[in-house]
Amino acid sequence: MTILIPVLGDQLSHDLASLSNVDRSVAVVLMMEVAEETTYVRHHQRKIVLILSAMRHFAEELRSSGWRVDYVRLDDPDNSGSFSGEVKRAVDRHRAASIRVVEPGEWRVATAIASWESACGIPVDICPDDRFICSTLEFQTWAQSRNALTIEYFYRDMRRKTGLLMTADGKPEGGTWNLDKQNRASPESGVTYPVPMPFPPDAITSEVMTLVAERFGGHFGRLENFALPVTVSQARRALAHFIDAALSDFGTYQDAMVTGEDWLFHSWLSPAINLGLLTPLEVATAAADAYAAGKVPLNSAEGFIRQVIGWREYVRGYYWLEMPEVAEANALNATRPLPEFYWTGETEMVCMAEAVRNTRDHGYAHHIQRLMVLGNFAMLAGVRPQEVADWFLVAYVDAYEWVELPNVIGMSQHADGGRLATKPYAGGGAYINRMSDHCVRCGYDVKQKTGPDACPFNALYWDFLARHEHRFRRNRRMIQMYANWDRMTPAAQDSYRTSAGAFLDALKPAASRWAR
Ligand code: FAD
Ligand code: DLZ
Ligand code: SF4
Repeated sequence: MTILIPVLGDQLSHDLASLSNVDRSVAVVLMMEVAEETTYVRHHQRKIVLILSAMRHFAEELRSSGWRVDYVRLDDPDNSGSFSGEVKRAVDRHRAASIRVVEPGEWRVATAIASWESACGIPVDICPDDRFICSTLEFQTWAQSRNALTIEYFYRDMRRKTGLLMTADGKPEGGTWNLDKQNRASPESGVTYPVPMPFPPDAITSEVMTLVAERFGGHFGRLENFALPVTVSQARRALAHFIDAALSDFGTYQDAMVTGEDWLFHSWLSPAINLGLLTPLEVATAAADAYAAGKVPLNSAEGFIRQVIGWREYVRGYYWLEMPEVAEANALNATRPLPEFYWTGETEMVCMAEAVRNTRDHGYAHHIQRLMVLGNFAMLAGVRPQEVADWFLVAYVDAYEWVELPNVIGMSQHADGGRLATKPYAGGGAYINRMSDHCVRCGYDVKQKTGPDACPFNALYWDFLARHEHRFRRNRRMIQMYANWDRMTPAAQDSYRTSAGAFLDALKPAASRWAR
């Protein structure tokens, strides 16, 4: 009576629900490297290395703790190339009587799993993914009880649920829930930034790097200096290092951007959390413990914990609530193709070039680069949201659709019409200038409003507001911006629109070979 337990590439947790309360003597764990997953988009080369290497390490760890593991490698000649094909082959190979699997992170894969019962002719038990703090059902119930999906209220509920940064009498630590206002410092000179703990490739990772270079060498991104954690113990060391070396200043400089500084005080833990090497609760608890021990200030601990138990859980709930329609959402009717410089980094705009460089080299850019540079530009320029989403899914080593899509379609492109965020995250050059040191190095002049030498973000910003006036003018949070627009002379308004048009007309669209 063999039970087959498929463990997917982002389910690398030893206490995974499907591995709990199982008689190991009748269980076979199935892990599958399959072409469908490596190529449904043309993932960043580093992302494929990370996932396959972490999978191979995890399989070894399972074997040494007594599990029978059937591991199908990408270069196995009989590999059918898909999860469904490999599950069917494994059911036959092991004469399995049932399948047990944890719900997947993506709609696409959930649809495939739904077909396994009839395809294999045996029962399939789909376990909830209890690594998340909020189940999909709990989020649905929360969402049904309100008109707007306000993140702040969801976050407070998660604080209450976990007890993190809560006083004994149920109040938020420090008397306030959210210290974001303290977390907007501009970059200062003389600050020394820590670097994430490096984990140079071992034999397993090196072998995967060779495979990826051979098979996926034409994909976006660089492989050199790969140093991400690929095991649970490495991920825990990376977490401890972040808490000791960076968390203290995480809050203050959370929104800052500095040329040549790729991580600042960010944790770079999202790849390990999203793979399952760390749980969100363990990460958030480590931050709360550091605060309790007096090692880090409240604004940093709170800011970090909000991202992990607030935003991360929220976008996952939103994804399962809004799929599949949200994947095609395009509320602002944006139709422009993605510009080629998203792939090449070849642009005079230093902020964009830096964000693309960082992304190409590491599969990383921090939140403000993703939101207020790369995402902001695409939204202002009117790029089709699905092309933007494809780019983000390819470009980041932490990108899985459940987390990438809400952040792109909802948060950064406002393509869901404001379901996730009541106001678009739009900004002109002044915002980027305030939060970075990029503009002093840029050929464009951030102070100039229009014309060929002016920072393109300035004209694009006003052109965006003008284009979408009917939608945003009555938005309470945008009244001030339209008041400023109204105060301009018609000639000044025209000049913004002409400048934006000239800039957009000159953009080279991306070649289609990059994403899919
Ligand atoms: P830190 O700044 O150290 O933050 C700590 C942790 O909080 C992160 O590791 C992550 O687990 C969590 N977190 C923070 N913000 C978010 C958020 N908005 N949504 C979900 N989790 C969050 N994150 C991904 O994990 N995968 C993605 O594909 C992804 N795509 C994004 C696309 C866009 C357009 C935007 C604006 C954000 C995206 N994010 C994504 C969220 C965020 O940018 C990354 O989680 C973060 O940059 C990862 O780096 P870090 O670990 O150094 O984060
Ligand atoms: C992203 C990815 C890649 C590139 N390759 C694999 C793979 O070969 N095998 C696997 O199990 N998972 C892979 N993944 C991650 C999956 O796409 C991810 O587990 C599903 O989309 C569910 O979220
Ligand atoms: Fe970016 Fe404009 Fe600043 Fe150049 S001037 S770095 S384009 S914001």
